[in-house]
Amino acid sequence: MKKFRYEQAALQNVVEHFHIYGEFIETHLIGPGNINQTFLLIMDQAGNHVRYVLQRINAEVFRRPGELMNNYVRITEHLYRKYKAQNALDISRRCIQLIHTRHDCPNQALKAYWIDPQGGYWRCYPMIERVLSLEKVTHSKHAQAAAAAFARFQKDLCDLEGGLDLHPSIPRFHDILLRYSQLEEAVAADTAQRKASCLKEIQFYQQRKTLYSTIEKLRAQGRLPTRLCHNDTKINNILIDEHSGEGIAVIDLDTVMPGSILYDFGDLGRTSLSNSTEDETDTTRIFARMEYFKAMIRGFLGEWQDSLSEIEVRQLAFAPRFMTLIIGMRFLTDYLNGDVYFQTHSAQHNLERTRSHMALIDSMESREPDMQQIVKEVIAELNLPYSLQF
Ligand code: ADP
Ligand code: GN1
Ligand code: MG
Repeated sequence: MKKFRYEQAALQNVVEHFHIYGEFIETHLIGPGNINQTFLLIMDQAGNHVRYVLQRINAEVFRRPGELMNNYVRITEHLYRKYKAQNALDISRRCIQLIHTRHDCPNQALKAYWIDPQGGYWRCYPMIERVLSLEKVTHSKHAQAAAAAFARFQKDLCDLEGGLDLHPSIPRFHDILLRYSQLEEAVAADTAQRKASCLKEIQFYQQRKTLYSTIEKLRAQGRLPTRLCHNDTKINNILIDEHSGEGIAVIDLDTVMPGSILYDFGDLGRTSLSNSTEDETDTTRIFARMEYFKAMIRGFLGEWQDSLSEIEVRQLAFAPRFMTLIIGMRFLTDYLNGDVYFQTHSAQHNLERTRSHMALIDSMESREPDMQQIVKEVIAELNLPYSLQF
């Protein structure tokens, strides 16, 4: 993926278009995101160093950034109003608060971002302090807190007016059949001439072809409820309060759009059940941790209680594998296409990520009965009315 290089002066110029007071001190690139370019910005405000996040939206991935920012405004304002009505004292820690630009502009959404002369889209918001943004979960209590926080986020968005009409920032984002056809196209085109180096990996996804329609079929038949979801619930997109261990703020709202809660639960599972980061190169070490799965189910169902449908609950045990299959095949597709989508740190990076996902899928496959059993146990523990038949 194309990365832009910015000198401090150029970034200072970007900052000057936002409604922030104080003196510009410096910016640093923040590492972990795979899509946008994210900078930590430090301002001197009456002698205090105050930190912000300054982000350049990836317009190759998000083709209509203006509409995406309309979504952002609607979502963050909805959450703000909700927390205010609940009398929450820490609203500024609970949701992103977009900083408006300095220019007056009749369109509300236009105030929430700035377009540079080269056409780059920028947004800015306060850094949420004293939080953990994890690449790997090392305590099951964090998996539980994260699952509860994403469930709360989904519930908080249920009454966003016209929510199901939000702009689809990436249409058919988690349509696994589409993702598989994109993989097949990449294999056929072999643009980067890498096919010969990943035949085993291609075969891995081909062998599992019959699995892919499971959730997609339920969705297409209308049996899976469509709800407003986050759609990118990897563990580093939930900020965990350093002190309380609570999942305090859900960030990275670019992909909030209608979907299934299974996507969110599943993607959190992909990054929380694994004992390794998604870049782990020693695949013999990678496995899915059942105690973390139990913690996630406790957090998630503990929030949703009896408000989910039977079908949703029945698929919770499969959802992490489903999302690991999708993201793994997207990494492989990107490797075959020559690394045009995800940010990579080496020529092998996407292939390494593909392999780590394969190892995790293998482990999840072997633990399928245990995962189903765990869902049953937690349902009984929480005294929920679901009558699970796998
Ligand atoms: P990307 O779309 O590239 O993943 P994110 O919005 O997730 O970009 O930001 C990248 C990383 O920056 C996050 O994973 C998190 O570690 C950090 N980050 C982003 N926003 C905040 C914030 N408001 N407070 C603290 N950390 C943040
Ligand atoms: C990207 O933006 P980030 O790093 O939170 C990607 C997700 C993948 C993830 C894999 C818009 O998430 O779909 O699951 O990388 N986001 C987009 O780490 O494609
Ligand atoms: Mg992110």
